[in-house]
Amino acid sequence: MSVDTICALATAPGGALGIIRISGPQALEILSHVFSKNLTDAKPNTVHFGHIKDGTEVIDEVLVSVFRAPHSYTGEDSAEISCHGSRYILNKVLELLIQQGCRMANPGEYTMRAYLNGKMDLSQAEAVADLIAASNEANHQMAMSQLRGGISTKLSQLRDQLLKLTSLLELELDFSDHEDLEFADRSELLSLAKNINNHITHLAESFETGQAIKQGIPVAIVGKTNVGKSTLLNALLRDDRAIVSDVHGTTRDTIEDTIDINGITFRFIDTAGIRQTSDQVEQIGIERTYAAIDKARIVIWMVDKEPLQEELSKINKLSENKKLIIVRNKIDKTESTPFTIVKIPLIEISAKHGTHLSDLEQAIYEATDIPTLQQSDIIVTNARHYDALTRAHTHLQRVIDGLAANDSSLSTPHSSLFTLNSPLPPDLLSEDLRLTLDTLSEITGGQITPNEVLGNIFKNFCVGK
Ligand SMILES: Nc1nc2c(ncn2[C@@H]2O[C@H](COP(=O)(O)OP(=O)(O)OP(=O)(O)O)[C@@H](O)[C@H]2O)c(=O)[nH]1
Ligand SMILES: [Mg+2]
Repeated sequence: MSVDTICALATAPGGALGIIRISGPQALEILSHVFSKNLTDAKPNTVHFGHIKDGTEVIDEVLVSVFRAPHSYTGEDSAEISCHGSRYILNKVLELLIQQGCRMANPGEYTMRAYLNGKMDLSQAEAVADLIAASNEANHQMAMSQLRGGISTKLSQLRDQLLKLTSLLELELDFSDHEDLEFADRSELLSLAKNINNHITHLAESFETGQAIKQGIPVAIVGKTNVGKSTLLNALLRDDRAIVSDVHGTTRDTIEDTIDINGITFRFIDTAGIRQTSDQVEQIGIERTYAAIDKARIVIWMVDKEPLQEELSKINKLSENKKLIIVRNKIDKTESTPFTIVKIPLIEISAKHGTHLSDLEQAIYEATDIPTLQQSDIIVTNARHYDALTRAHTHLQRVIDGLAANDSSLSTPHSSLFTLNSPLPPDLLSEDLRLTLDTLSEITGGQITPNEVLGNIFKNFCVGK
């Protein structure tokens, strides 16, 4: 249990108002030394008008909100002082609080205290940082779902099922000599374990989507040289990001930037045009183009004239397992005529003039296999959670393999699950089950979390949160 009383500015500097937070056992006593009223007996959830003073000098007229343990964000006695936002006032108020015995809070210390005081679990604490950083609707929805305990609830259901599995297994162990006792059907045990593992796999698999939403869905813009790829990147970004010229092979390296379409972030990657070249540097650029296609979820293949069968085969081969959008550019050119061979749907645009750009944006948005997120959707966005889920999966898979092996070694329906010549000792299965449970608990912090892990989680927070 922490004993320091901490203070920090909770709002970004530069606004009309600034909020200073104080939390800890001495919060109201310390504040009373610099405030015009005594707040030590103030009722919870009350707001007090008064002034902050340095001796007899008035520093500011403020509103103080009082929260009482355990019904506060941190679970401790705490207060928020709404001051005017001048840098002088805010620094002065912090200085006075520190003189009276507060210490400056570390990054994320309020949220860490909330976690340590049982106000939220670790995954919810991490969601607080994501919520503050969320710059679009999809990221906001994911953070909100996690903050409201989405993943915690799911994990606690899995935990209940794992505990059930453990007790059934242990029953088998304890009574393995009593052949006349009825035990849980072995295939039921196996299917229970498999079912839990499917849920774990499902959660772990959502990480790829979570990452895509958080960092932007990668979209590679590829095609031959000079078709207008860089012009398209600039048009989508509404910015002169990449060099455009009528020289073939202008873009040598990949260029990336993000934009939001309908609340989802896309990361566009402009690439070097694909052609045969003896230029060493350009060749390296073209290899990077292939690497970009490999990493992309969506490939925009751009042409400015009807592609030959050979190019079409190449397009299809390279964009296997990707969403492919074929774009015909430069439709403003008077000589452009309708394509005859290509029967695949085309989006026809002029990147230079911005013609039909919104059709392309809509096609890109529709190509995402990401459903519109609800706050109830559980998507893993955090690498720490993903790591724990993958390890839990490995442990549980060993249990499943062990159960399956033991199952096939049995002949009579009522004999024990574990026979003498059983391929895996039963206590190893119990151990793996325990490891599965412990590993899943790491996500919500149910197990005792080492200080080093906690430090790593909270160091990325801003001060004041
Ligand atoms: N008329 C017309 N010209 C375009 C259009 N889009 C691009 N261009 C021109 O085509 C030329 C090549 O454009 P870039 O965007 O540099 O083409 P790129 O595909 O990035 O070329 P590399 O980087 O060399 O592979 C430039 O002169 C552009 O102005 C368009 O929609 N209409
Ligand atoms: Mg280019």
